Amino acid sequence: MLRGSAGAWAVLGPLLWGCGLSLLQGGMLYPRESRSRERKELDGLWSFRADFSDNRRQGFEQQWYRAPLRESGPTLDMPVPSSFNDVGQDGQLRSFVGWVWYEREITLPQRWTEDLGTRVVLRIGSAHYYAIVWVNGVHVLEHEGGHLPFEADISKLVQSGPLSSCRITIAINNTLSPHTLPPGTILYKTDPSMYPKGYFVQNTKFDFFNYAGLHRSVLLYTTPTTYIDDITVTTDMDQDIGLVNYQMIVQGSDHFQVDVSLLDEEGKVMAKGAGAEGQLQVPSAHLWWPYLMHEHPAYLYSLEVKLTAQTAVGPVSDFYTLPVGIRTVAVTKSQFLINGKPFYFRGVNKHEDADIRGKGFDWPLLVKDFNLLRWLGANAFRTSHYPYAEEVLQLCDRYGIVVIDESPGVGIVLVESFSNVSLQHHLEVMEEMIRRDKNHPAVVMWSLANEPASFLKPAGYYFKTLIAHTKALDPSRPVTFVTNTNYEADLGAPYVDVICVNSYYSWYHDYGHMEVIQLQLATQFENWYKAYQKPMIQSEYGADAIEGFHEDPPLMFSEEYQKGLLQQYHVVLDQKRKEYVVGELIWNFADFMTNQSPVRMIGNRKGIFTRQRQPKSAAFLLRERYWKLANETRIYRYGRGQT
Ligand code: GCB
Repeated sequence: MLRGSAGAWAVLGPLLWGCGLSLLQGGMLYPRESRSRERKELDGLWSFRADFSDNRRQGFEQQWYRAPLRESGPTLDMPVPSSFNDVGQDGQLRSFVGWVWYEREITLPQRWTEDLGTRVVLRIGSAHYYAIVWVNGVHVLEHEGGHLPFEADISKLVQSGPLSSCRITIAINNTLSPHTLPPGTILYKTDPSMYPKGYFVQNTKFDFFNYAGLHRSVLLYTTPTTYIDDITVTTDMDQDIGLVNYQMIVQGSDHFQVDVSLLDEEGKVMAKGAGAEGQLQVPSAHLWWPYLMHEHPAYLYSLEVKLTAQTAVGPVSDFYTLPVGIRTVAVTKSQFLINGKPFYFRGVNKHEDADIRGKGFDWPLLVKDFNLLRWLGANAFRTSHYPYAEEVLQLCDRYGIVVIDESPGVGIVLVESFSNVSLQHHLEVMEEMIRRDKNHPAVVMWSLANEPASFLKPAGYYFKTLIAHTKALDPSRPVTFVTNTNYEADLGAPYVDVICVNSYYSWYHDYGHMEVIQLQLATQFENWYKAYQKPMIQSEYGADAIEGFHEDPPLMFSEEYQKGLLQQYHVVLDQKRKEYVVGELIWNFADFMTNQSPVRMIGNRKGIFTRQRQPKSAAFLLRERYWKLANETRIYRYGRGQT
């Protein structure tokens, strides 16, 4: 959500949030280079300072953005992208709550600063949680929400004088309130016999560490001043004809022409069109299939868009190429259909999480994770519990890994977090998320939340409104949220298309009693199905295991226990997938960092891989299972990836 002025924020203070009206406008196309567009990544070392002052407002009081940061005090080197928490040796910085300041000085290409026909845009992939941005000391924008991109046209600032350098300052606050997503609370501890004056802690109701900082790339890119602002593509099939519906938004001129061509993987033009919206028809279309479901999964066409406009300074052209997968998604009472064929989600839940970099985007880690997913034979994951980097979804498109795209609606358990203020923000987050992710064929369903207190009275209205809004924004995809509420008490479930249920039998209760899992799990499925007759996904199940801990007969936290528990679930899943269960997602792909607690041994250990991505015994079990399931459902013998 884009916001008003920095002044307002400095006054409101570091630890409390208000909520404004949505200012969402314009597109959020991924910045790609083209004949008319350049990009300059600002990854690397930035100057950094955490504001440890008592009220955390010294940076605003002293206007640290007015001059280079080094002039107002000491700075640290901070890598971007990365969380700031784990790169240093300072325990206070690791758990810091409040404002941190990032700064980078850059040199701009001469053409960018002199050619008034060039539009220069500053784009921030994600800044967790609230960000204020200045360029050369001038406030340019604010954004709430830690997992989605935001950008500002800074052409006027960089083209206003003989400047070749430009100083970008970003202040980021990681404080969570009952109205943020995810929500949190600040707890002031006032007993003077136990805590120093002003002592506070940040409380959250979600189970992962609240890493913060510039988690994804910051970059500058250019477009002409008349440019393609947004593209929306939806696809359908008519017999074997692929239908590609497109709609463009153009900014900068009312007098323009749009030409589109759809190219196949060999670069052959399959269809052409003209105008800002229309439909392309592709005879004998190659469909986008999930990994291991077809001998040529993840087929991507390229939609080449050319904009030509007449402007006061002469003709202008803008070019943008969007990958397009032609596929359909539908839901029946008991099935999830992709291209009309029953699809079974065999997959994982993930986190953006790794040693040292925290939630910072990292190509080697990403490629390793996709290699592991394909080694497992997995065909899907859920972006638990927030939208992941755009590059993650691009790889899903390319490899055929199906995505349940989840909003940061995790830990919505306080009544206040169901208020209209919270709802308004959640509606805006869905707008931002759909605006960013709508064109990915891999994304087949939106998940609005994880384990909200959906039994609370206001939850009915909250989810009814949120789901209706999401469907209005994107009628082409089913919508869900992930529940752990009792089927009779859940007030949001009536509005979802697929019932996603988390359960931890023989882990959070009946400890050590794996013999009760089958009965409890079968009851869970039967109750829900009887009540709703909608397809179901076991959206989480799992057990902690510390790698190298072995106990036979199995004891909790051993690799044997984790494996044994999964096997019990699989017995029931194998029965119910013949009826209405359409997927199983293990919790979790890899171990990940959490807050410190007596039930967490340096993080959550329910990964089937360690945090360093080494397999535990359970990984081999799942690998065997997923390849077996793949062999049952594949249409042709081999996928393009791993065999
Ligand atoms: C859950 C949550 C997930 C936790 C997991 C656990 O139900 O959705 O965020 O990490 O359980 O391990 O407790």
